Amino acid sequence: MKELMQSLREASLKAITEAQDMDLLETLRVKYLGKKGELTAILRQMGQLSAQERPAMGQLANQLRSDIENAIEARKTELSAALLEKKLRDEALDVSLPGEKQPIGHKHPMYNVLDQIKDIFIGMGFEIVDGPEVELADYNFTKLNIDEGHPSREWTDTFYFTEDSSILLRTQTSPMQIHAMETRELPIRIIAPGRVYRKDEVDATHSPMFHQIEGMVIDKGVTMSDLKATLNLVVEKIYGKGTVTRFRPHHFPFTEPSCEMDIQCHKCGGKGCPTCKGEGWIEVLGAGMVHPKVLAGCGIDPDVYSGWAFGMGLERLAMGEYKITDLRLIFENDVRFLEQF
Ligand code: 2NM
Repeated sequence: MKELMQSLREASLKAITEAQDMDLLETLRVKYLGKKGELTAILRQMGQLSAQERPAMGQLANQLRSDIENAIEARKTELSAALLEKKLRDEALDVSLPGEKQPIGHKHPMYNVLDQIKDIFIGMGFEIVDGPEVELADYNFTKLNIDEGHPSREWTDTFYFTEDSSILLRTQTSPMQIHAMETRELPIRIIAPGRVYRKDEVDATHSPMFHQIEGMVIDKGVTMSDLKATLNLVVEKIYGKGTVTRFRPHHFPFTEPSCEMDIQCHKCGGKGCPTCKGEGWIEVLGAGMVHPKVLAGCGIDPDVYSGWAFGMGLERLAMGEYKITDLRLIFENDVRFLEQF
């Protein structure tokens, strides 16, 4: 038995000292000291010993157990020290290496245009309002005098959330103007920019999500000439002093009268060129005097107050300003495209 223990001592201590990882150490611990381990097997044979021999053998066995345990602990300490050293070596940071340049982005070209317009209106005393993109059909259509049968209410044109067509993704920014009329003190001077959604197929001039900016003034004695004067001023700030505009009659359900505003082509001066597609004029926005029904629906007395409003698409404006020929480029966010602005 003594010999058995001696050979176990030699074999185990050798294996432990040579073990190269923690998993193997654990396997060895089980192999030697576990319930079904080699030392346990030896101890099972103690019963065959005489009463005199037993204490000495017991002592030897205990000594062997603690020697193996100590050897395992010592090897563990060695291995973890080596592991730490390797980790430190592998993760060492060479501070003398040149850094990696992180490209810094910049404002999207469309937001340059938006910020320019915001600045102009803020300078004229307007406030910027924000509102939800998920709206009630009431605010997107009904309160804007868009009747039940209007084609823009079709499921093929508008993204609805509910079977009863009561909740939708706003198709224009006008619902923010309705909220403003319902909640703000008069007079009101606001612009309302934001995303709008329509079920359009993607092509060079269409996207199911695009941006609009609308503006509105409500006060006593506001007339169409205020609309024209203000928009003329805005256009001069964007396209330069002396920019010629024209207002053509149009129809919107929410304004009466309604108009569209064109600017004389700032590239060719009206002679006709690629920028204005030979027309001499470029369509910029829709506008009009807020319909009395819309005012009344928001609790504003149309006999006392009047107002004008306008709306325009931001993508188209940015495309005109930066000579972008495909709307998709604005949304793809390809850095090679964006870097040019
Ligand atoms: C447009 C054109 C004309 C408009 C009207 C209103 C409101 F809420 F006051 F009735 N908001 N926006 C409006 C008027 C929008 O977009 C082409």
